[in-house]
Amino acid sequence: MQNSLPSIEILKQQFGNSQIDFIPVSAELIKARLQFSTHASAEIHLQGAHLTQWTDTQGEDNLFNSPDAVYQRGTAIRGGNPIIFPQFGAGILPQHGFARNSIWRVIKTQTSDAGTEICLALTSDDLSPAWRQQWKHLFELQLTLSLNETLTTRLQIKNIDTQDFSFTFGFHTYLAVGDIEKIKINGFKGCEYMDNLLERKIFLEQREAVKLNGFTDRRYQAVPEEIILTDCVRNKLITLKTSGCDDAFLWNPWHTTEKNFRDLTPNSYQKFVCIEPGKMQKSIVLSPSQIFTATQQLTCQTI
Ligand code: TA6
Repeated sequence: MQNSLPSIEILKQQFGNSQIDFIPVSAELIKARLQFSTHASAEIHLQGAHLTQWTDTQGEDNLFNSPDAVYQRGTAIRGGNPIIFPQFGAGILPQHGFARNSIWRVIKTQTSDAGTEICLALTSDDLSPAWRQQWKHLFELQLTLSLNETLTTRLQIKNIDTQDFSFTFGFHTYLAVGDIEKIKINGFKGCEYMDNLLERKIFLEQREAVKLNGFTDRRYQAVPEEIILTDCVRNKLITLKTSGCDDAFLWNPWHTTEKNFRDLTPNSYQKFVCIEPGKMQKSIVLSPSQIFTATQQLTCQTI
């Protein structure tokens, strides 16, 4: 089956319930809406298994979505949490690979007092012919989104081929901020980082708290499992707790490069920071039948 969109009616019948609904975004896109407790909710698009909205138990949105985001087949949505696979950044494939702009299939949903959950899958058979032509390995991805007082994304990557294949990946998370110049990020002290703005040279992060004051595009390496964003305008503490993620990109285009992105509204750079846990510096090699799992748990506290 190649990347075809299922009908909303069938999705509702098979996977919908009082906590999970399916909503048309355009003639080409569908998203699932998950509810937990009174206020907590999340929205995830079938294209890319792309989380675009997370409202916490206080009823506040914590992910950035560009007002100029493009919602059409094959175009990655600017914002939320794009899943980057099988290539992070530039390389033999187009930037950031195909996972974020392919249609994934809903394979399971469940709701309980513990939370509301949806699982989506993407296999090599689901890819468009163009993508299959560029990346011939046989794989299966499964993404499970679990919403309760926190929001957990679990990504499982399985090699269903007869040969090894290698990949890089990332959770390209756009966190909403009140003012990019009034945040700090703790967790990178003592990590080396490759700076894309300084000829990809390697530096050592000495700061306890990283603050941004300009265009930033760097890959922190051997990062801890916990990274904390403090937002002094929103009075929020957002914790990213990860597993399987050795690295984390830190990116903000600033006004210097924001204009290069037609789906970024002018000055919107002030309203988000991308903290992107994953594995980018070194590829992961998967042997046949081997499964790699990575998770990102987002927790929000008011300070
Ligand atoms: O955040 C890492 C990065 O590769 C940046 O260098 C920038 O290109 C960003 O991703 C956005 O990429 P995209 O393909 O989503 O426009």
